[in-house]
Order: sequence, then structure tokens, then C-alpha cells
Amino acid sequence: MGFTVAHGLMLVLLIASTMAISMANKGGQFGNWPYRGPYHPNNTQTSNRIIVGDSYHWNYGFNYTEWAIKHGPFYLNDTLVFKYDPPTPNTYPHSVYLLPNLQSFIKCDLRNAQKLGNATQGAGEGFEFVLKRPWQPHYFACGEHDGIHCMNGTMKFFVMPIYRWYR
Ligand SMILES: *[C@@H]1O[C@H](CO)[C@@H](O)[C@H](O)[C@H]1NC(C)=O
Ligand SMILES: *[C@@H]1O[C@H](CO)[C@@H](O)[C@H](O)[C@H]1NC(C)=O
Ligand SMILES: *[C@@H]1O[C@H](CO)[C@@H](O)[C@H](O)[C@H]1NC(C)=O
Ligand SMILES: *[C@@H]1O[C@H](CO)[C@@H](O)[C@H](O)[C@H]1NC(C)=O
Ligand SMILES: *[C@@H]1O[C@H](CO)[C@@H](O)[C@H](O)[C@H]1NC(C)=O
Ligand SMILES: [Cu+2]
Repeated sequence: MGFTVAHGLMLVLLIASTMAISMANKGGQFGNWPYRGPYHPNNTQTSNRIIVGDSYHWNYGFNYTEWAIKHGPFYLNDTLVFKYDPPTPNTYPHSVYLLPNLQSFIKCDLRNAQKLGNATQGAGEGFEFVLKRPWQPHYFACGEHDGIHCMNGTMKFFVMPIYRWYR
């Protein structure tokens, strides 16, 4: 009995903190999150292949937060494609990391980040990541130069995949 009550309380706290984070994502420095509901003109399509940064690809000095806001919403099973040149003497290397939470995202703290794509995997068709977890914020960043690409070059953004509406 006591366990059940404690357990229920913990769940409520968890939900509350999750909501707080999503509220933080909606307001503040990110502006209004472009949630437009599950309706989409092409709602019969099953998934999209989205080139991150469009023709700019995944490079230094592009505002990916702005890009993500303009290209939202993102849907479950959408594929993000990160295209970046492999390292050469004349180009910056890039990579793709998944950061664990909003705090690490804001600070570009890579300590507990998961490396998704290394410096060479963005070549050719690019590095692909499928959005598999619905309603979870996914924080992406370039991990090169100890987070400087993330911090100074704004090579970071987050998406929260939502369910697509099926007829
Ligand atoms: C819907 O999909 C069709 C064919 O895939 C495409 O030509 C059209 O531009 C899409 N419309 C929107 C609004 O995304
Ligand atoms: C990137 O774009 C967002 C949204 O428009 C803006 O709030 C932010 O200040 C921009 N960041 C930089 C470094 O320009
Ligand atoms: C996403 O893809 C998986 C297979 O990779 C499929 O089982 C699942 O139904 C898909 N979900 C949606 C919402 O399309
Ligand atoms: C990047 O990953 C690929 C595939 O796992 C591997 O073949 C390649 O050697 C790696 N490159 C570097 C620079 O770590
Ligand atoms: C990045 O930004 C920090 C703090 O604003 C600054 O000290 C540093 O010189 C910058 N580095 C580059 C490569 O722009
Ligand atoms: Cu980079």
C-alpha cells in the first residue's frame, strides 16, 4: 500500500518534471516550438528523409536551431540525414552526437553524449538517423573541437518527433 502511494507520487513528479522540460523547450530561448498538431498535408506518407541544413548540409556557422524551427514538426520514423565532408587539411571535421538532456544541450557539454556519427560517416549519402522515440526531445550536436562547433558555430538543434496522423 505504502509502496503504491510512493510509486504513484514518483510518477506524478516524473510527469511534472517532463512537462517542465517541455515547457522550457517551448518558451525561452527557442521561441515558440512549432507544434502544429498531427495533421499534415501529406499524411499518407510514412516517413520523410530530411537533409539537415538543406543545401548547407552539416557545417560550421549555420543556425540549426532556426533551421529545426522552420522545418518542424518532425515525425516518428523520419530520417535525419547529416551530410559533411570527411576531414581534409583544408576543412573542419564534423561529427554527430546525441546529448543526454537540455542542460548539456545548452552548455554543449559532451561528457555524457552518445557518438552517433564519426568524422568520416557524413561523406557521400551522409549519416542517417531515424527518429524512433516519440515525444522525446532529441538533442543533436557536432562534437568536434571540444564543443566549439556546437557553441560558436551553432552546430546544434533538437527535435521532438510526434506521431503522424493516419487516415
Ligand atoms: C506531398 O507529396 C507529394 C508527392 O510525394 C509532393 O509532390 C508534394 O510536394 C507534397 N506536399 C507537401 C505539402 O509536402
Ligand atoms: C539562431 O536562431 C534562433 C531562432 O531564430 C535565435 O533565437 C538565435 O539567437 C540564433 N542564434 C545565433 C547564434 O544567431
Ligand atoms: C516506424 O517504423 C517501424 C519499423 O521500423 C514500424 O514498426 C512502426 O510501426 C513505424 N511507426 C510509425 C508511427 O510509422
Ligand atoms: C567511422 O565509423 C566507420 C563505421 O563504423 C568506420 O569504418 C571508420 O573507420 C570510422 N572512422 C573514424 C575516423 O573513426
Ligand atoms: C568561441 O566562443 C568563446 C566564448 O564566446 C571564445 O572565447 C572563443 O574564442 C570562441 N572560439 C572561436 C573558435 O570562435
Ligand atoms: Cu562541426
